[in-house]
Amino acid sequence: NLVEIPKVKGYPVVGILPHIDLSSPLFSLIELLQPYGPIVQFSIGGELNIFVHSVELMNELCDESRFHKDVKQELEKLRHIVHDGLFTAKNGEPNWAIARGILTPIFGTIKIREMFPGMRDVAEQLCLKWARYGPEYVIDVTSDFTRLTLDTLALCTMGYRFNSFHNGTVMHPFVVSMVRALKESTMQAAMPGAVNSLRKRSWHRFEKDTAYMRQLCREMIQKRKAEAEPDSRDLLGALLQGRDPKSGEGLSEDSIIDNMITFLIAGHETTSGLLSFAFYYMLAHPETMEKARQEVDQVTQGSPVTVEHLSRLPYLNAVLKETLRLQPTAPGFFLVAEEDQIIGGKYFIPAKVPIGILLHILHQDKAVYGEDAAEFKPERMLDENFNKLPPNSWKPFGNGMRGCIGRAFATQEALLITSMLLQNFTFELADPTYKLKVKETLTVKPDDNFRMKARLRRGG
Ligand code: MNH
Repeated sequence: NLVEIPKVKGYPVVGILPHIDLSSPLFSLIELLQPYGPIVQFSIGGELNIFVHSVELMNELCDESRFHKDVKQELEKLRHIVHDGLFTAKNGEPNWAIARGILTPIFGTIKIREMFPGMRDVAEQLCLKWARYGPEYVIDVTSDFTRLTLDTLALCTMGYRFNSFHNGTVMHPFVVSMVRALKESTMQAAMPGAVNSLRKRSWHRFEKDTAYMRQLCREMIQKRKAEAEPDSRDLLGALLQGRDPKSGEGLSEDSIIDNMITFLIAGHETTSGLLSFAFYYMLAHPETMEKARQEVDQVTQGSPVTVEHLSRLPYLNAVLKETLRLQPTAPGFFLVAEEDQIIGGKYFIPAKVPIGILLHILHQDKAVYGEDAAEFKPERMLDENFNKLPPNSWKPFGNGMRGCIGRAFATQEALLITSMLLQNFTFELADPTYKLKVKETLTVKPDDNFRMKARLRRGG
């Protein structure tokens, strides 16, 4: 009584590739697959893929005794830069368990509180910039939030200052190389292998960018080692000195560099996108922005935001969660089974076939979120409602042991900057007719036309 998985018709060899718009591969895939319902299969470049988009089937996929993370697409290409670093390690690669063992203690909710002063430092730089530029200045929202999240990550986890708010529009050379290398990875993932191997100049530049990033990390390591009393409590200190509590093993210098670059990549774009979308939704729903602002005012009473305040902002927290439901900034992931599986009692999943999950579709499952699933309603994410959601219906941070290690870091950073901004400024769209358009890189963000203005609340 097996049922055949609905199939998207494609072409010989290339499969559904011609249906994919290479300038917007994610959203053209979402549009293509959504009408097929909870499960769908297709071939692309000669490989079979299955995609699953109902919470009911997700419950089985999230069972880690049956399925585990698969490193596909962009992640596979990222391995050219960061090899078996934490994010891109394949299931069973030994460096994953060593690094996760060493780093898990650093990224717990309690330890993250120690990073609050560093987070505040960078957040103040952003507030100062917007205050100084004044109420008529047109803010490039995603680009300033990217400066914020990248500088925060580097300062709080490696003690390194990119000073992205102090060099006008010129970005630190590491950032230039990283952005270019990430773009190249996305290109490589979107194109067939034969075309890829022809792009010699792009490959050459990619290799130079990678070498430069590794060199800068090597210098950071040497600097840290040369310090009289090297800090051992941040990410870099843990990578250098930590031993996996289970195996007692440490990491080689090359693996340390893989993980430094991994965190610089994985630890900033997603949070930057979250902040940008959160402001987009608050501007589109002024009553939400007002409610969040009143909560911040009431909790802080006009004094500077502290780490204690952050746990007393349930509505703002719900705004961020609802933002990640509608715009999961890491838009999907892949799972795979080692042995044949049957899910939903009727769909046959062959061993080794990658199973994709597009979170934009999963997060709008009407069986869970109702007929208004597509609407922005932060109330549904207030703790009393959030805790009643069925398991595996909200997965922006991935699943199980391969889920995001930076969730507490991202949450603290996002709550801090949004509360500081609401406390100090009022906002308006620079172009009141702006309609959300999403830009895809490794992650998703509002496009470059999303601009706003910020007016100081006191004194102006
Ligand atoms: Mn993060 C894994 C989403 C912030 C570092 N992250 C993942 C995965 C998702 C994800 C989804 C799982 C991907 C997969 O299964 O292939 N991460 C996010 C989102 C935010 C985020 C939506 C912000 C919002 N992530 C951060 C921050 C850091 C970070 C901040 C660093 C401080 N994330 C990681 C690392 C992994 C990861 C490292 C890989 C973990 C592992 O495989 O063990």
